[in-house]
Amino acid sequence: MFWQTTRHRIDLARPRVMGIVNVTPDSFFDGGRHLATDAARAHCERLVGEGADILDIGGESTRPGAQAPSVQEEIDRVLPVLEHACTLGVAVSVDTSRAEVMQAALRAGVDIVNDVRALRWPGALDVVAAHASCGVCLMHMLGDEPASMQQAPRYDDVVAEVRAFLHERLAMLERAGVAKMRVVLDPGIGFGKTPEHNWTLMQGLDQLQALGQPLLLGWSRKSTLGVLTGRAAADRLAASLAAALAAVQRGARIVRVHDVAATADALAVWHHAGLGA
Ligand code: HH2
Repeated sequence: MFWQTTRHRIDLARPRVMGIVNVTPDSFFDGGRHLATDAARAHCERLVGEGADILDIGGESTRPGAQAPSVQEEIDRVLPVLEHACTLGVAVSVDTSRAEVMQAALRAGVDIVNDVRALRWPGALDVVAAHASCGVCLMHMLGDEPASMQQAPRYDDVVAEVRAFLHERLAMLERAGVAKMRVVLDPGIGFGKTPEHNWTLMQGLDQLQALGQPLLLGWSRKSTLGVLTGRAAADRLAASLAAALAAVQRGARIVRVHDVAATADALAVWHHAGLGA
């Protein structure tokens, strides 16, 4: 199984680590740490040294209550970081929902568009469809606004509903001419879901795998792990590692994480223990 992206055909025979670079003042875990361009560029280099296969660079926090930057502000935050990341030899992804930001990033040579709104915002689908080969990650979110997504999220059958949503978005992309080999799917841990919904999705991951696309999961430091362990985001490393391994064990091919070195180590042990590829 491969993920076709702009410059890299990523072999998913072994699970891949996507390292998070938030160029934001207000991300829930690392907000403000890499807001300055130099700090963000240095963080990209660090994560590549630690074994990241993909760098995921975002300029807007999706934390409920975070301030949305203007389009120009978002471009100004991410573009110089993306340009540098593209020189580091790994695949580079832009984490955005805005067509203008996607366009600017793809012009800079970025490999992947990672959209927590699954290309539902105006123009986003057209930008991806107009590109010859960029990869795309379609994520499920209940509604399309982080500000309201956690207000009593309700599902009759969370796995079936997330699956139907991802299936519909995948079909939409196919109709727009985007080859399936360019697309990975993500159930969106923590996006309009209670802890129970998130665990049910983990346990039902095989039903999402049945859609036939590689799966990406992002558990890193999220609040469901805090609810389980009683720990603050700063103390959720062990829980995040266990969640990443569990996700891979259940079929995820890409894990989106803050802690690249620790995750790469954990995956190496998992691999040498004969679990998976
Ligand atoms: N989670 C976050 C952001 N982008 N993209 C995908 N595909 N999957 C995820 O689970 C996902 C994502 C939220 O995490 P983070 O970027 O660390 O926080 P913030 O949105 O506050 O910047």
